[in-house]
Amino acid sequence: MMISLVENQAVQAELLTDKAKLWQQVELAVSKTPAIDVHTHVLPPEFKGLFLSGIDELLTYHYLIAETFRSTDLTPACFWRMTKPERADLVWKTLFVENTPLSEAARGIVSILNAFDLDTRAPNLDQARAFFSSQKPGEHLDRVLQIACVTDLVMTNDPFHEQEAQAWTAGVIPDTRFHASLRLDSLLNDWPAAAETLSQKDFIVEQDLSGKSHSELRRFLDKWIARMCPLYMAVSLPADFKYPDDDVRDRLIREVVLPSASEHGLSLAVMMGVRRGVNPALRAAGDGLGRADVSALERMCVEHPNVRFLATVLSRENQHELCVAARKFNNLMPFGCWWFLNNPSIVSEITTERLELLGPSFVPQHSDVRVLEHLIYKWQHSRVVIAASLYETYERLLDSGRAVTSKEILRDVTRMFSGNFRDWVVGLS
Ligand code: FIX
Ligand code: ZN
Repeated sequence: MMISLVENQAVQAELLTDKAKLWQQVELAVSKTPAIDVHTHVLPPEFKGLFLSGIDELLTYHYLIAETFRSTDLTPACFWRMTKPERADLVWKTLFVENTPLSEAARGIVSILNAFDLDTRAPNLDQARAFFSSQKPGEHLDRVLQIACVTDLVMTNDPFHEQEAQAWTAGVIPDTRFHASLRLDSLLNDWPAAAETLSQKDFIVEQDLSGKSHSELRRFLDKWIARMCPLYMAVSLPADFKYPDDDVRDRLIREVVLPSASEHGLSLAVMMGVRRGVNPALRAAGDGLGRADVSALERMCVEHPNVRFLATVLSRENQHELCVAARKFNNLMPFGCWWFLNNPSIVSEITTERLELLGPSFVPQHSDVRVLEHLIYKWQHSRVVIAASLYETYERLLDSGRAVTSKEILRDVTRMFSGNFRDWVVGLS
């Protein structure tokens, strides 16, 4: 039986030697403590045409598209010729009507519909479409953040994304709960095209980084840092990423990005281990993963002790290495169970391992949401698993001879859900 936080005041200092009470307090703290969602792809309603919400966006999420192709003979080419509502209808029919929604991403949709008392066994999307289209964006946004118990979230902002860049240039003022991050994938992972684009925007850069390239690139970053006020800069790196390396990306990181991060006091978020376009026919659903070289990250940390790194790795096989690397470098903050890892069995494994090796000094989860309502299931599902991992850890501590108080539990959970990140970045009051 859940008790309210107010009633809980009385027991805050009590040593929790009763395991049922201990579980109750852990569950209460994890389910009720607001989180900062440190990495998402959702933009607020102020970004006209880029804010994604509603059942058609939810069902055409690339996670579900990948799963749909495992249960349909339709070709990707046919699928992409369909309209978005037609694609959503097909995904619903294939994964939720003709099959049982067993996967994590499919169960996520069920959790979202359930949160709004919508029929999770509906034969079609009529009821869901009527519901979502009747929502007022502002009120709906407040409600979703309240249900997910998320106070702030960090967007992914790509200055090379034309439509988004135009919004920033036009002076868009995002909802104050949405914070920017300056995404550098285009610059670091596709330099030739980026250099071309920059030249067209009057930045005098050379493919070989000669001439004024460095100062022009710094000017480019300075401009977007001033415009977006990002909490951090971020890049996803392929599984075969090496550091040091003798390529232009190495020079861009070393000679432009890290000096800029240091000058602006910005952290750099490194997301390692993605293999883009493994199956290009599936578009965003076609990316895969590979084991990354975590020692590349270690070398960045040792060479740049004054830069703070946020890091997440996509391969399950890299998780232990990341924990151990973080034990060596206090300018390295592991965060989240990224993408293909964001499944209960793996979140449990990663969270328990991190608690064992790092105590409360990590950011347990991020949602990576693309559609607003994703926040509901990503955080609901993760909190259940994180609570169980945390309870096991406290239970072992109790069996070893030290009970905790609910005040300590609240302190630990608050640190993991917001404190660690708040201390890691500038500009988040
Ligand atoms: O690189 C990233 O930020 C990834 O999260 C995305 O590219 C990916 O498509 C995604 O949405 C994962 O959840
Ligand atoms: Zn992402």
